[in-house]
Amino acid sequence: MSFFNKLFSTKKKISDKATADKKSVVDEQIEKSISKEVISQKINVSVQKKKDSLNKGLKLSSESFFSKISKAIVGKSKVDVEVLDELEEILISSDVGVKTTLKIIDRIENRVAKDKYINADELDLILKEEIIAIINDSDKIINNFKINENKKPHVILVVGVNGAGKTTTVGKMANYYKSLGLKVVIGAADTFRAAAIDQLQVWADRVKVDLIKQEMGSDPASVAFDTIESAIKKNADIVLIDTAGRLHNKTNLMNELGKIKRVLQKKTFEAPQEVVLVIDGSTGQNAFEQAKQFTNVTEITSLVVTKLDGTAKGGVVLGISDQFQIPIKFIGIGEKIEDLQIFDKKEFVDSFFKKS
Ligand SMILES: Nc1nc2c(ncn2[C@@H]2O[C@H](COP(=O)(O)OP(=O)(O)O)[C@@H](O)[C@H]2O)c(=O)[nH]1
Ligand SMILES: [Mg+2]
Repeated sequence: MSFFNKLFSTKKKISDKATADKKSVVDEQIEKSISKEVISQKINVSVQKKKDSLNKGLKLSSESFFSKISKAIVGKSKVDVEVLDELEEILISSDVGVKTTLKIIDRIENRVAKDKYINADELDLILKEEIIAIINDSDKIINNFKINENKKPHVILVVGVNGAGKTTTVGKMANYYKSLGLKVVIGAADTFRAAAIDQLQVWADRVKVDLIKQEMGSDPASVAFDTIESAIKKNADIVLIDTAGRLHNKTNLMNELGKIKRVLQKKTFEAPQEVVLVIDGSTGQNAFEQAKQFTNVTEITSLVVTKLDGTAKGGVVLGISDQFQIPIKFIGIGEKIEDLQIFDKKEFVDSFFKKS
């Protein structure tokens, strides 16, 4: 082969290789962008799914709210004192709570005073804006639910009145944390009824996580101790402790929760890192009572509001979020394993104000 032919062939090889390399880089980029698109599509699908189930869960609340608002503004051309009076009644009857309702009315009054020509049809939009503003204003606590990797296990004590949905929420939360790739151990510290332990066993089997239990009637603090001990041995990330919800007597409850906390602290100084209060949203005003009673007895780090499906009292979430300086962590919108959502204020208000 002549020198020029050699040179030509080498050049061709190099350029072929460069083309091939370029192609593989391009292929890789295409592949990457396709997989990015697939991931973002998947995220979009799951965001949409979350929205749909929230809308479905809050359907009764939003429908009832809107039919009341529509009646209040029918035939009105502007927001006057009469409309504001009716709005006040509607918010109170939607379980938003008196304090939060008065705050909202005040803000709308100010807006109406500034802009005299606010159309009655715009009322729902303004209302939504003001409610979001109020919730944001009052939310001084940053919703930081991050788990400290260096302080494992992260112990979550779940409290609340009987029937609020604690056991169900423990099951759903176990599933949530497990889906994040964390190792979860559950403790059955509601030893008051045998059925409570069996119910938790069903959830543990369903989610496929370990349950630590003793016989009915045993000391809840002793179960809590066994649970944290087992979690440490297994190098678990999350411990969820279900408790009994007897609130006959404030002192008893205080003593029982205090004892559980002390026992946990023997094993991990920081435990419990969270005390989550589960409240039944379908009880309306009683949900505020539950929150008040428990915050008087023990320090609550976050709230879960359950049973928002099948009730028109979803407004409690708005009032509770405004009145208690405790972040709402999750909401329960059904009995199934997937019916637990991370609470997002804006999404919630959007869904509450959704006209169907
Ligand atoms: N519809 C609905 N039912 C719920 C929800 N959370 C719990 N429940 C039901 O409420 C009842 C009491 O729940 P449970 O977890 O046993 O309450 P606990 O006594 O606080 O442990 C059960 O029948 C649950 O299925 C929810 O978000 N929506
Ligand atoms: Mg229970």
